[in-house]
Amino acid sequence: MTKLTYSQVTPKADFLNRRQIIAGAAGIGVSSLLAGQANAKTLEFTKSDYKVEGDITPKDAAITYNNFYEFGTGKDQPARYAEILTTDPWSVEIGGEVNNPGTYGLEDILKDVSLEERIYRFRCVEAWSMVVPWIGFKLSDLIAKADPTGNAKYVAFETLNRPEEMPGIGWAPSFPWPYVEGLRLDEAMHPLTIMATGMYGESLPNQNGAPLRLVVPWKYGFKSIKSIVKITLTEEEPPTTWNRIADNEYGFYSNVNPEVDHPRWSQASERPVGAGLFAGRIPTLMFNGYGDEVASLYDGMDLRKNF
Ligand SMILES: Nc1nc2c(c(=O)[nH]1)N[C@H]1C(S)=C(S)[C@@H](COP(=O)(O)O)O[C@H]1N2
Ligand SMILES: [Mo]
Repeated sequence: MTKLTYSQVTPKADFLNRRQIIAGAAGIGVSSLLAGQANAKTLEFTKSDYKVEGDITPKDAAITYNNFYEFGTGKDQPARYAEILTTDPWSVEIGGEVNNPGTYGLEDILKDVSLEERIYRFRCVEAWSMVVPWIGFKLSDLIAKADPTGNAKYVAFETLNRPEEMPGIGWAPSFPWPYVEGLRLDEAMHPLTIMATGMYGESLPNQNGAPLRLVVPWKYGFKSIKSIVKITLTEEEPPTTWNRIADNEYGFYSNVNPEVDHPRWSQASERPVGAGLFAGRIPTLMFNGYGDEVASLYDGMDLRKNF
């Protein structure tokens, strides 16, 4: 039996109206069951061989337990506040050390790539984890289109900075907005690294980084920057938001590593979000379980410093 989402059985306008009435009358925000569903679009994609053992995180958990500080620092806040974000039209400025710089509409980017489902483990540096069926395309396809010059060694990413639609920006004025992240070029070109446009068979809910976010499954979740508007190829290692805030806690590489504890907590195990009341912690895997694919990227590097 196929489960229909609320938005599939209820016309959008009707749905929105009803929500406003509910919100207005009861003085509450978005109910967690409905969060992020108003703009959901079914996507066309192919299945892939990327799967993991174990259960996929229930969708309700993955779309209501978020980190997206542009909409507040509470886990439940992005689902409550991100719906006002305008994600259409959307464009991405691609520049720096590339032969084809330019500002590309999201539709143009999507025209030339094929979407596939990737079921990945996702491990936050805070020691919780999920298993998410992302839908996206290889970042390498986009970078190849931009055609890096011989000087390009890193890729820098930037999130939208639109305080009118992102109340968390105003609530945390000392946070170094916009959120920025970066990868080494070979990490960015790795086949596991994707740009996601959807999850659970539909377009991304805003709170999960609509309309376009990075997913790097062997690194801590904060590397997977959301709602990207700018990609710059650089010669030097670019700054990253969490490293700027606390460089003794969050490094540039931040590969998942159960043997290197965070200065304030162990990274040896993790709590699967949404797995139920009696589910226990599970061991964290080196490179989040993707070591066979990615360990060689770090040959000769001291992984103990590579937090
Ligand atoms: N722009 C932006 N991207 C971000 C964050 C953020 O606060 N702002 N949080 C990061 C962190 S800490 C994690 S764990 C993941 C959470 O992704 P999810 O909410 O889709 O699970 O997004 C990452 N990307
Ligand atoms: Mo995170």
